[in-house]
Amino acid sequence: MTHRNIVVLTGAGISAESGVPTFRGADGLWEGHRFEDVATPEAFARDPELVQRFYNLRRAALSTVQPNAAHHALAELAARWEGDFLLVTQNVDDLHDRAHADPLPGMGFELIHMHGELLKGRCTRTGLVSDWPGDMAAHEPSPDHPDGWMRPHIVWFGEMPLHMDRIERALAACDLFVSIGTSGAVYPAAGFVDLARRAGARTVEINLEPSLGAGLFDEGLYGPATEVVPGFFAAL
Ligand code: BJW
Repeated sequence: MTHRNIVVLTGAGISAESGVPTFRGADGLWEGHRFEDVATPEAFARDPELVQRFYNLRRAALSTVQPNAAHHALAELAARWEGDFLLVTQNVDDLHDRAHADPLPGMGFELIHMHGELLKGRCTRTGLVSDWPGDMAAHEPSPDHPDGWMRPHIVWFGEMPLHMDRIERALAACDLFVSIGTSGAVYPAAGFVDLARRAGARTVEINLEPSLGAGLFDEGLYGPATEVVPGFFAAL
């Protein structure tokens, strides 16, 4: 089967073998809170110290992990693919960014972090996004506005994911959609397979086990991402 326009969606499972915990696995609770109760604008308003600590710990942990074979396989595909290739990640880690920067610098590669990025912060007043590699205080003054505070550049429950127009356009024009390492529990990402199917695309899920939406995909390939992803894309 030949393909021209590819959209790949990744979730926490692609970074699991790098040592980044997933959300809904056995250890998917954080300090006794359901994840859904921490990652909301209401939680941030109620207890900014708790929420900032959650993201500070995860931000600091990024320096201890590296991209794995699945991240590298996608970066290599992006570099050699002659059709359109859009990589959409729900992950807020920077492992896709680093995999790309590493082996094949300067090649065209469109990557969308639809749920934001851990290494960035956003002014609550102006919305300006800036690099933020270190800790953020509970009431971190914004460098952009005297009355603004900094918050993590993260899309919380109830907030609009980023670059949805671009993602929906790419899904409407793709002929291959591959979903890697996501449970299919969170919308709108869980609905991308429907949009791709409506466009007539071949749809493939790669996961350790069938996800909630497994029945919506034409094919499922089950096993660790570092083993399945490189082989699947090498064969294209
Ligand atoms: C491996 C592996 C290995 C492990 N190899 N695989 C009722 C019905 C429908 C929708 C709603 C509803 N009530 C509310 C909503 C909307 C809500 C939602 O979906 N809620 C659900 C809980 C029901 N969504 C929102 O609020 C979103 N905004 C929104 O909808 O705006 C309105 C809108 C309308 C129309 C169009 C567009 C917008 C915002 C969602 C924001 C999600 N944010 C989070 C946290 C922030 C980021 C962070 O702090 O990191 O994003 S939640 C969390 O879940 C995080 C993730 O990106 C996201 C998805 O998780 P993911 O990646 O799937 O991880 P897991 O842990 O669930 O799964 C890991 C998978 O990997 C598993 O399947 C494993 O098997 C697999 N795996 N090891 C391969 N080695």
